[in-house]
Amino acid sequence: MKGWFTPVAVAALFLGLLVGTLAVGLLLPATPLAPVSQVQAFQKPYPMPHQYWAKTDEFYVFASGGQQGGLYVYGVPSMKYLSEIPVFVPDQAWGWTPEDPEIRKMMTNPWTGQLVTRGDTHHPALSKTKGVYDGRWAFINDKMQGRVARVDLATFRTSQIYWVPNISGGIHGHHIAPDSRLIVVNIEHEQSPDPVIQRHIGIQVDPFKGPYVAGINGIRVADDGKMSNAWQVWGPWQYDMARIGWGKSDGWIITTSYNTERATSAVPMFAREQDYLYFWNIASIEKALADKKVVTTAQAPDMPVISWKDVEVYMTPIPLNPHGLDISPTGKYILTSGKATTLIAAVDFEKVLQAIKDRKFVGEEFNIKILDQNAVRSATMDLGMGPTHIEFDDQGYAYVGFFVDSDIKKVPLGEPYTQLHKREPWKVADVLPAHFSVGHLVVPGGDTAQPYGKYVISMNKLTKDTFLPHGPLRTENHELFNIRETPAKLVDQMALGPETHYSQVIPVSLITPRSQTAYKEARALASEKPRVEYDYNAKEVRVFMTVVRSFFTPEVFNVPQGWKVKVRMVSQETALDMTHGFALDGYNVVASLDPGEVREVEWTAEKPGVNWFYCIWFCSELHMEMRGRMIVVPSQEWAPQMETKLGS
Ligand code: RUQ
Ligand code: CUA
Ligand code: CA
Repeated sequence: MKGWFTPVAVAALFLGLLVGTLAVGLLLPATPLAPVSQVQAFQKPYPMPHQYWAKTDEFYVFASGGQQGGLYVYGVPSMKYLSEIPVFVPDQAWGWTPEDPEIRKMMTNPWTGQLVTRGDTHHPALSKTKGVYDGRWAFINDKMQGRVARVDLATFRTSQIYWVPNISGGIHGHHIAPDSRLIVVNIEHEQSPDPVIQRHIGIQVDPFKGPYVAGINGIRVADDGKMSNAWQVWGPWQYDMARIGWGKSDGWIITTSYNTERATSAVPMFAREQDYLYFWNIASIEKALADKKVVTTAQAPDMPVISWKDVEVYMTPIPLNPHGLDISPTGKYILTSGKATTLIAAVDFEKVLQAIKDRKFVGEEFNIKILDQNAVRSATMDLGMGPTHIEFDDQGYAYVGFFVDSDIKKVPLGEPYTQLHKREPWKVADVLPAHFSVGHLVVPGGDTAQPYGKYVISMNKLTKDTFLPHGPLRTENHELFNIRETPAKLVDQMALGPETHYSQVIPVSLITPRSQTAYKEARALASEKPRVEYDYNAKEVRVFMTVVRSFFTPEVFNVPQGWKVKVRMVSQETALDMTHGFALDGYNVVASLDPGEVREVEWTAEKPGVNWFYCIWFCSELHMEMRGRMIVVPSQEWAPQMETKLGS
């Protein structure tokens, strides 16, 4: 055995490997090498210099995760995935678990007390000042449960979940005012609401057959970002997309409805020739509030419910089953696409105001005046199959995504943008081919008063065979196009998990200066000593624990069986990227503790004997050793002298 490792044997072994390699090299046909020019096109610095992408990336993308329940974050143009921000759905990888009472409280239905761990995020809305992004918060809606959350962009953490009252879920359109003081969410799925609401709006709903009712929900946003009830306007129709106007359309909320048929199944929802675009005057809603034309329900005594008949609202016909609804940077043009058609309507808001003044109405429905479409439209474009969403750049162009055609069409807008692009408006200027089936698309700052332009990202709903096979459930694809060139050039693409709806793209300069590397919470608790307290009345053990490489202190504590255990952990770390975790074997309990963070976890001590807890992040070479014990003593054997005491 010993003789094996003689120098001769080692030399022979190496020689054997070398010869083997050479032989393989000689026998196998040489892989054809890519031409040098092509290789260079993909050559990135290697090894990667420190902060390489931090220096080259221009934008952050905040993409809704759809059924992933939160947000994805990546950089542009690198298309490098950075992070996920868990919001409505627990995500232990990114440290978001309802074992923490603070998180559990956010996820708990305030009316039923049920812990809700499912969600479906659609439309991120970055906070704005004077119509442009300011980098303070990202708001995001949950279609499934009817909620809106605020994410703090200094920490990329969810700090509030607001629950829309009086509904069972199904909210879709979500948009923020140019000064971030108001958020509007649409009730997409019609409801059979509290009888108080039905009486107030004068529509009796048959819960079995419908037709049902819906409306829009206003949320006030305070200086610190805190959301609270503003008002709810109920009426006969559901609403899909929402925009709060700015510039030329300042003071108005604009929505679409794809189900003006008030149907309850898919085919009848296409029955009409056109659906409607709605204009809601915000001042008239505030006036209805001031005039106390409101009711409240037992569920939400602080949410004033208004009837649509008591506010100033107009509508105009638009192409059937609209989906996209977007406003050009000056607030003038409202573009809306009919999913069931090939048409995009460009409505001019200045013409809308004029038509209201001149009373150019062609009728009314449910007391809402219908504005003559010929009086308010600038163009009706016939551009392709399955138009979805629309975005704008800084050069006077609109970009329309097509689900069926699998492309994006670039079209020049009318006045005043003709001075910018000097083209005939409303005629296709470029076609960007996508793989496959465009849902939303986004231009940096594309829903603001001053888009940054430069790129468009196509968020494709289907990828088919774009990437390596990975089973029947396929990932999604984000494709980055450079729109400074015509034809636009595909720069890169990126597989990103299911399923983005909208994204918003913001310059790094608005995010990085505010970005925290550690929390400040732990500082306030620096003088507190680790200890264990026993509360015999509440049958509760409270552990005050410090966490730092590679120790939990206390690293062992005793607990009577059946007692509640509450652990508050304080991270004493200040170093960048030094997150620790806490997982308790066999208890379904996990927490993550970023530098300087304070976290709580709770459970009931069920299993007698030794119960190990350990750190889940590979934090140092003593990471595996970073663990401790909870000793659970059967309650009849427990004696007060078993209490864990820590030396001072
Ligand atoms: S949606 S992919 Cu905005 Cu919810 Cu259209
Ligand atoms: Cu701390 Cu691993
Ligand atoms: Ca319809």
